[in-house]
Amino acid sequence: MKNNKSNIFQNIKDKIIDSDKFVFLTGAGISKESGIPTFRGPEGLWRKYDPMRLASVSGFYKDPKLVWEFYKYRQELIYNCSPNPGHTSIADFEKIKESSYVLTQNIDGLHEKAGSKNIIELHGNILKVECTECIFKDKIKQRIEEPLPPICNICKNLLRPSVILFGEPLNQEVWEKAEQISNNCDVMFIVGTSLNVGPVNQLPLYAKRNGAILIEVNSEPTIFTELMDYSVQGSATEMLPQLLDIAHK
Ligand code: BV8
Ligand code: ZN
Repeated sequence: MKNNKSNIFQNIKDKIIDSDKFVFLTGAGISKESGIPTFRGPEGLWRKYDPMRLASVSGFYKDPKLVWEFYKYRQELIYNCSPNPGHTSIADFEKIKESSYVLTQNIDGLHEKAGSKNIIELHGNILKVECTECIFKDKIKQRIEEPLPPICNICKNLLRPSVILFGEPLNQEVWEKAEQISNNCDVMFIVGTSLNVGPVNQLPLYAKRNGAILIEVNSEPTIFTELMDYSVQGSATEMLPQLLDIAHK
């Protein structure tokens, strides 16, 4: 992995000019400067809360009211957040390089708000709910009404946030599409993710195995930094616009 800052930008810009198929694999770090806490940083959510109690399937069915209180708190926070230049630079880039894709672990909907079109929400979307039993699905307007946990109006069973909890598989169709896109890209940007969580953390390996260049943009090194062709250390909000503006030249 090359990370001598001086010519790293130039090499990456040359790569961007020469390539067509881009993937942006994003995590909580890209939304941090929009006011949404990450999971594993010093002030990360998992420092304060136990993910297995609050973001796992077993935790949900053990105490759905507690899990809904956690998600309601996050829904209300996320509902008022806006995209930052990290999100908007990716959306603007997609207008030029039209076969770009966003594969996001984030459930905050900020890539869509920023104007990206080709988005795969690998872990779902916190502003959507679904019934645990029937086919009912809905978007959350402003906030989930009390009392918690919300009950389905159709079949009177529990409603749940439309997110992938720990211990449950990703949606099959979503996962297969994400694999196919990762296997066929020329460049994969890995932005603001610790790559701690599987199976999403396998996608950079798929891309690399099929000859893609891996470019990490992260505020600190990760467990996968050594695998990257380039590692740009810094905030996505600052680095992405500088890296991606080349497409508009
Ligand atoms: C599955 C949705 C198989 C909810 C999430 C024990 C029990 C149960 C499961 C497991 C287990 N052990 C292992 C597992 C598998 C588990 C897993 O990987 N666990 C890990 C923790 C070991 N995976 C699963 O359970 C997955 N399912 O395996 O199913 C299966 C198959 C068949 C049948 C049954 C089961 C499901 C995983 C999805 C879980 N849902 N979220 C919610 O969000 O509330 S995961 C959660 O982590 C978030 O969604 C988040 O997206 C994801 C990854 O986190 P990151 O985005 O990377 O965030 P993080 O804070 O870690 O890192 C941020 C990075 O940004 C840092 O590096 C930081 O330095 C950097 N940064 C900060 N600021 C900036 C920045 N970078 C740039 N700019 C900045 N400004
Ligand atoms: Zn129902």
